[in-house]
This record gives sequence, structure tokens and C-alpha cells, in this order.
Amino acid sequence: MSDRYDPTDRDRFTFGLWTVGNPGRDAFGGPVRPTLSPVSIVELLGEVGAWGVNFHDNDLVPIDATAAEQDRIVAAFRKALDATGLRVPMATTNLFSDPAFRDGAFTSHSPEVRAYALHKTMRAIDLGVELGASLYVFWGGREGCECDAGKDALEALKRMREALNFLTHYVKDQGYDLRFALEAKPNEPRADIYLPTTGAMLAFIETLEHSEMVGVNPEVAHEHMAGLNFTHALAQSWDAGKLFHIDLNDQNGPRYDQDLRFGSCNPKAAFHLVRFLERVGYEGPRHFDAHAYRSADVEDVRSFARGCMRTYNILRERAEQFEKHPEIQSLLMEIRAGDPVEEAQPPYTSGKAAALKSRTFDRKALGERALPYERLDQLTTELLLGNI
Ligand code: GLT
Ligand code: MN
Ligand code: MN
Repeated sequence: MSDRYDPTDRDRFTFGLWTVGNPGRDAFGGPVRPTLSPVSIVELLGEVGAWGVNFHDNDLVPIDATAAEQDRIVAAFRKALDATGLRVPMATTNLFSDPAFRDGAFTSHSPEVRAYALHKTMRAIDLGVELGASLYVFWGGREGCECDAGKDALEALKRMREALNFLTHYVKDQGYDLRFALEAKPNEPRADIYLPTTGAMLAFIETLEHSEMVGVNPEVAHEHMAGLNFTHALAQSWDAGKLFHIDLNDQNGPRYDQDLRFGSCNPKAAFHLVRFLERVGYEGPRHFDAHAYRSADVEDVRSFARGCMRTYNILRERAEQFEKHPEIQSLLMEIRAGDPVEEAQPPYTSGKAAALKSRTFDRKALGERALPYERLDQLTTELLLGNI
């Protein structure tokens, strides 16, 4: 089946090596699919029509590889990239799997663990840049605690700030063209992860020495785990000029991180986020940080990857229909009706404030304005269900 919803390079769809390469391990059982090499993952992504591939240092090069092994692996990977035409827009560091990081990396109590985390990240930045990455993600899975008696949240913030300052200086020092994107998650694998939401990350970024180099990488599942509205997090990121990257997937409410196929669980929320990205003209990669069901075999993993991309493109078309639909648009005009009150408009003057205070309002009429959101939402639902 090939049609207008199939991916093209214009869509800038990317996947991590860890996403389609996920062998189906979970907390209660081991792998159920073969471990695919980075080269075969690139080939699979080429077949399904992805634009790019992202990786953690150790998705590509095992943590204990020798320099010669690293060279061999990187050369084979580069060959696969050339053969498929895929690029590497983003890279990141695994600072969560190794037991050394079991109590955090940048926020660990141990100065040596913190130094090792910086060492590992600088080397991973070098590798990412070598392969073409212009964006570097920081997801601090182990940067949290189970026991507030043992960790100091204030100290954790200072340590996180010191680490990011160090690394922005390193990037500048090397002359790399690389920006950072911080990814929030409320919990899992820690009971509580520091800086748990995109909003928290945005506030923290402003405290960094090179804040202009640092933005966010919001993930659908992570905001939904916190019970939040993902599109609202996107709006705040965009408004701050900080939407550097995005992790698309799906999640069924506050529970363990599900990383489901994009749009598979809550298509209406997915529709609104696609509508938002398209409306504002987001031009970054559209990264799917998801994995196939544990029941899937490798063929079904291909269906999973195609599904993420097709759903995005279908929703983009629905968003265009939404913007053109006459009844939807006239309802929106009705809902948004009203002339601006001159005295309440910026810029502030004391004269306007005084005039506004003495103005009289028809409070009863304001309370009776029609707000046909039921009609609007039903039309949106029918649009998504293919009925209009
Ligand atoms: C990990 C996590 C993701 C992050 C990845 C980047 S790794 O799978 O669940 O949300 O984006 O470190
Ligand atoms: Mn996730
Ligand atoms: Mn993610």
C-alpha cells in the first residue's frame, strides 16, 4: 500500500536506534525479538522511509569497546547511512544503564561519578558531531531519588546547572554547531526525577550561562504521565523560542511510560499537537520515541514505524481540513467574537488604568455569551472519524 500519507524527506521523520531496535524487554521479561545491529536498524529505517536516525553513544558503540572497535563500528554505520541516505540529526548519552549511574549522573553525590558523566558526555558529543548531529538531547533518567532524606533537591539543581554549563562551554570551545535539548519526565526509572515537566525545564534553562544554546525536547508520554496537556507544553516551549526537538509517541494517562505508537491511544490529543506544530511552522525533526508492542515480530516493527509516520501525515491533512472547514471556522469566529477594549490594550498608561477602573460592563450579557464548544468538538471528532 503506497499513498499520499507515506513519508517523504520533507516530513523529517526520525527514529532512535533504541526505538525500532527495542527487542521487547520489559520489567517482567527479557527480549522477545532478535537484537538488530545498528546497520540493520538503519536499513530497516531506510526501507520504511524515515529521514533520519538518532542514537545514544552506547546504542552504537558498546560501553567497553576499544578505540579500534569503535572505529570499525562507526565506519560500518557511516556506510549504512550513505547507502540509505539517512542522516543523524540528534545524538545523546546513555547516563542511566550502567550501575555507576544507579544514583544519578550529573546529580550523583559522588564527584567521581559526576566527572565520569561529563567525560562520557563529551566523548559522546564528539561522536554525535562526527556523524552530523546538530542537536544533543539530555534525558536524566537516573537524576532523581526514592528517598528525600538521602538527596538534596536544591543541591541536585546546582549540580545539574554546573554540568550543563561545563558542557555548553565545551561545545563552544570545540567550535561545534550544536544545541542542547532537555527532556523532562516525572518518574521512571526513579520514583521522582528532578525537573519533572517541560515547564520546569524551561524555567531552569533561564538559569544557565549559555541559555541561548539550550532548549527542550518535550515527549508526549512524559507530559501525559504527569496528567498534563501536551499541546499546552508545546505552546509554552514555542513561545519561549525553545522548541528545539520533539519526542512523539502516545500514552494512556498517568501510569508507567508506555512509549506507544504515535496517535495510537489518544488520536484527538495527537491531532491537536500536529495542528499546533503545523500552524506555527515548526521545522525541526519529528522524532518518534516509541517502540512496538512486546508481541510484535520484526515485520510488525516495520508496521509500527510506518504507522507512526502515516498517522502524523493523516493528522496533518485533517489539520488542513480543520482550517478550511466552513462550519468549524464560523463557529471559531463566533466564539472569538468581540472588539478589543481600548483601555485594556498595551502599553499600560495610568490614564488607561483609571479609565478602565471607571468603565461599566454589562456583566449579565458577558455571562450569557454563546460558547458552542460542544458543536465545535463534535465536528472535530467527526472530522477525525472521517465523517465530514
Ligand atoms: C529512553 C527514554 C526516552 C529518552 C531517550 C533519550 S532514552 O528511552 O525513555 O524518553 O528520550 O535518552
Ligand atoms: Mn518515554
Ligand atoms: Mn524521549
